[in-house]
Amino acid sequence: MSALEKTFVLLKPSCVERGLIGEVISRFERKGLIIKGLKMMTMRKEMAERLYEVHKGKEFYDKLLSVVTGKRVVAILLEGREAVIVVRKMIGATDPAKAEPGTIRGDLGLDLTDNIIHASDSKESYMREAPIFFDESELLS
Ligand code: FUP
Repeated sequence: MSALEKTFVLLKPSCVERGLIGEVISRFERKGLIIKGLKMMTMRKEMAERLYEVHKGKEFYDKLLSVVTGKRVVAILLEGREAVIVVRKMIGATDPAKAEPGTIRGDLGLDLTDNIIHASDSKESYMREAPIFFDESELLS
C-alpha cells in the first residue's frame, strides 16, 4: 500500500462567491481525503504571482492574476493515498468546457481562466505551492 501523500488545493474566488465551498469540500471528504489545513484569506498579488510564476509572460497571465488578486479564496491541505493524482482526477481538465462530467470543473464551471479550483499537479508543485499559503508550523501539524 502506497504511503500517505499531501496535496494543496485552492478554491478560487468564483467558487467562494457562488457558494460552492461546501459542495467542493464535501466531494473531497466523501472520497476519503483528510483535511489537514483549511483557511479563507484574501489573495494578495504577491501570492498570486508566486502561485502562477510558471505562467509569467503567457498571454493569459494578466487575466489570471486579476481573476484571483484581492479576492477571497480558500486554501486547503488534503492528505490521503496518492492524494496528488486523486485530486487532479477529481478536479478534471483545466478547461471546464472540456472537463468530464463528474469532475469538479466539469460539473461546476465553464470559464477557462476562472475555473473554480486549483490543485497541485505533482509532489514538487505541492512543496512549492503549500508554503505560499500555509506557515511551516501549519504544514507540519
Ligand atoms: P491547471 O494545473 O489545470 O490549473 O492548469 P494550468 O496550470 O495549465 O493553468 C493555470 C491556470 O491558468 C488555469 F487555472 C486557467 C488558466 N489558463 C488560462 O486562462 N488559459 C489557458 O490557455 C491555460 C490556462
